[in-house]
Amino acid sequence: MATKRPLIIVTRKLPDAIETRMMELFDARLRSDDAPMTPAQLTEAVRQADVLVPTVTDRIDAALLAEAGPNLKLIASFGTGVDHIDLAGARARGITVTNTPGVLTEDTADMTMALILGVSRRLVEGERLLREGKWEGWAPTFMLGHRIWGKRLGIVGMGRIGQALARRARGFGLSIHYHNRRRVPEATERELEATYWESLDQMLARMDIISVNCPHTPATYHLLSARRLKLLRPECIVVNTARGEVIDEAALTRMLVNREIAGAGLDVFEHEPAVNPKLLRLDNVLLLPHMGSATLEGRIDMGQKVLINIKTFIDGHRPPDRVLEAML
Ligand code: 8YV
Repeated sequence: MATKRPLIIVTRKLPDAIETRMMELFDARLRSDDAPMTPAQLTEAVRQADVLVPTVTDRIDAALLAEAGPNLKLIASFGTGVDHIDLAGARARGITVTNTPGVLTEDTADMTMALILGVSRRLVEGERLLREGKWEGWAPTFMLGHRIWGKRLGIVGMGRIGQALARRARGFGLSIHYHNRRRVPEATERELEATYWESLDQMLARMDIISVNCPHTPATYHLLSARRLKLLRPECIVVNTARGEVIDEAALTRMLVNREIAGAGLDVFEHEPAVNPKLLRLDNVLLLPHMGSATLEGRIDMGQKVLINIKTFIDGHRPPDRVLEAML
């Protein structure tokens, strides 16, 4: 007698190749449109599913987990960050959580570099001006940005993405500085020619560019607080491709409005998809809609990881990308 196949519920539309494979391998319920699930749909999903495949846009909190049916044993998240999932709550219910680390490192580091260049060299301002038909021709003092070669880059969070950024940044002539909970191995520091700052405050006060590349956890919420942002030099720019919650967005916005720092490049926001309207009016900021890992190749790699995590779990093995609170 054929046994019932586990029900996999996917909350968002995934690349075609991944959805096809998902259907071949499992009893998969896919999204017919690309809107996020409503709270009622999400509740229904956790009641029915054996495996839930959420993304960053789904809040898997204690209240939702309290609705989970007895079959829900795996949350195989499509993405690296897990701050949208109550990990302790999942563990208490015997639900395994997996993510998709590693495969979006290079794309996110590319986007971080793009923001550093974009803000320093005023790419979006120039493009906008040209499209608006306001370009009156070259002039020696027109659209002057700032050279990045020779400047100091302070990386907050020297994990995979921080290190991939450091490799790129060295190629652009930046000197590499970092703050991390744990100092990285000496060999890595040597390879990246990176200077470790035990004190985040001291690093912030001395950098030309700050890049946020750490995960959002209870310990990193508002790590760049109003007090710490005040330590930045007026020439400094801040870029963030990690999570909006790591920066006190209201304080950052105030400082940008008052020109207390030179600029910012933000791919993530504290209350996504809402963006502080004051930011929208500033020309010294470059704003992107959470696109750091948005490449077709990256999304397919992420999907492959989700498939492998589900398959190994269903086959009775420990999935390769299991997330434990202690890892954060
Ligand atoms: C993903 C991200 O696109 O993986 C992450 O943590 O922030 C994004 O780049 C998103 O999370 C997918 O769920």
